[in-house]
Amino acid sequence: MAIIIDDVSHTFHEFLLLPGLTKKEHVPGNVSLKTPIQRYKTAEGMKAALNAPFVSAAMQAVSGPELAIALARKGGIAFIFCSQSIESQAKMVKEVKEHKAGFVESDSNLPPTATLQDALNLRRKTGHSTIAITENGGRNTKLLGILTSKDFWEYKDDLSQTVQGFFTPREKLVMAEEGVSLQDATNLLWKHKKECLPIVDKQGNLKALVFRKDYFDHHSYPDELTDSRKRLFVGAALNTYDYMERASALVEAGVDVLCLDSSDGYTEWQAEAAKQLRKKFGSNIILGGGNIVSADAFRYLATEGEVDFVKVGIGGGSICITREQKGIGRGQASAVMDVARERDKFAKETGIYVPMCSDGGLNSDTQMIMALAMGADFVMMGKYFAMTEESPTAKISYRGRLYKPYWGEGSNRARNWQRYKQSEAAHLIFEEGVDAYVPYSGPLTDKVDVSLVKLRSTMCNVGSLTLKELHEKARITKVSEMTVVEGGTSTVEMLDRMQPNVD
Ligand code: MZP
Repeated sequence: MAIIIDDVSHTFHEFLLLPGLTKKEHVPGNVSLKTPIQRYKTAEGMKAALNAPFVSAAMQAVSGPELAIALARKGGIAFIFCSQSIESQAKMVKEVKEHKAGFVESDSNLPPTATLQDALNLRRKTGHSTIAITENGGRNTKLLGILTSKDFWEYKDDLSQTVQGFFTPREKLVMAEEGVSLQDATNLLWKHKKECLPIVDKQGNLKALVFRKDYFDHHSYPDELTDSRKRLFVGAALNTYDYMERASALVEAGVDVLCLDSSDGYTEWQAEAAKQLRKKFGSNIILGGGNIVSADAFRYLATEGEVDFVKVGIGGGSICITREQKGIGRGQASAVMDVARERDKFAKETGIYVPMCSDGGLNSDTQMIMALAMGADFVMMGKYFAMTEESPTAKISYRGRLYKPYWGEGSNRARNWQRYKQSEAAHLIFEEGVDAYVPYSGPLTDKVDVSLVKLRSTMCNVGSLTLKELHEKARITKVSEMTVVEGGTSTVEMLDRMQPNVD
């Protein structure tokens, strides 16, 4: 007979944190959100770590280069999806690694024969008011000058005129040569009171632009996660089919963290792939595995696969229908608590700490906080990031509201990749994810800021200044349905929900 586990699967909704003693030092400014992403000897302390416990899901609708750059600047990391060709995934990783904070490749370029109307159209398309005038209107060709929105008046000037005579010619520009440091470039901007500094090579070809506003920007990202060469951190997902070839291309492109990405990672394929990758790359790579939902699976991947971290969660994702389709999975809170217990036991026995990530189904800041309090070292989110400006999809407008498309990696839209490869016979294939829309929520940085402020504040309520302390000090209680009702607003009228008086 099957083993029936005498336990009900729980979700984060069913729990609340009790406040602990908040001492005077427990203020948000003293909280550190640094958290491990690589296994380490407890006697030696953390090795590679994130500065914020947030990572983005390896999904087509979530983790592209733009989102990866935005998230690394907030201290987290994105996992570039593997449901694409090896070349295209490696190119995305490279794009993040080559992103030099402060040095921007010009995306608004025109030839001198373009009209003011062309300039206006380009400005509307890109939203950028600085246009590089280059010999042939291309990106890396000879720079002739710079046209900004201050150089002509949209409603006064004849827009059929060419930009010639309006843009500032290169002789009058302050420029710097390729290879200049960001600090020197910024000093030049400051000294000459300029907004934009073109960077050119010895032949005068345009290479990049440095903007004054980015200097202020850079200062507003104190938690930026960078490697030893000050390049932004980026992760990428692997499957258990072409993992060796894919990992080689990703490592070559400069990836910092790899993760074997499977809806069920408690498999010999995953342990085998992890072993082979370790044999080839040694300790030069940080390698995660998953997804799992039980203590035995944790021990298997930690010992057989020797992975650096494990990802926990099956069937809880907002777009996931695996539980309905196949009847496997576990309530996310139960899975996180079970694995956290085993991770701590494993650390006591072996002296090795293997970090754990709670992946999927986090629908609010309180659920993220609960996942971390229950023992997750960091959380992975798909929907949360798919909603932001930086996710790779285009916004659509529906009935006066903005939305972004969001689809599962097991949906038909993404499915022709190995992760959910079930059968070669097309008629036998079933979907494990849906194709949906999520409301647009604006820039990633604002959203993450709000979530982190709440996390820091709750940590202070619990009396903890680090996530490790949160794990140790959190006291968590189960709640009844009525307690959940009591926790919402009650016996008051919300103006936006009141019915108008109809006589
Ligand atoms: P969420 O943050 O949107 O709730 O969930 C994101 C997570 O759902 C991903 O990190 C991944 O583990 C999982 N996922 C992605 N695609 C599917 C699917 O199509 C899925 N079933 O379950």
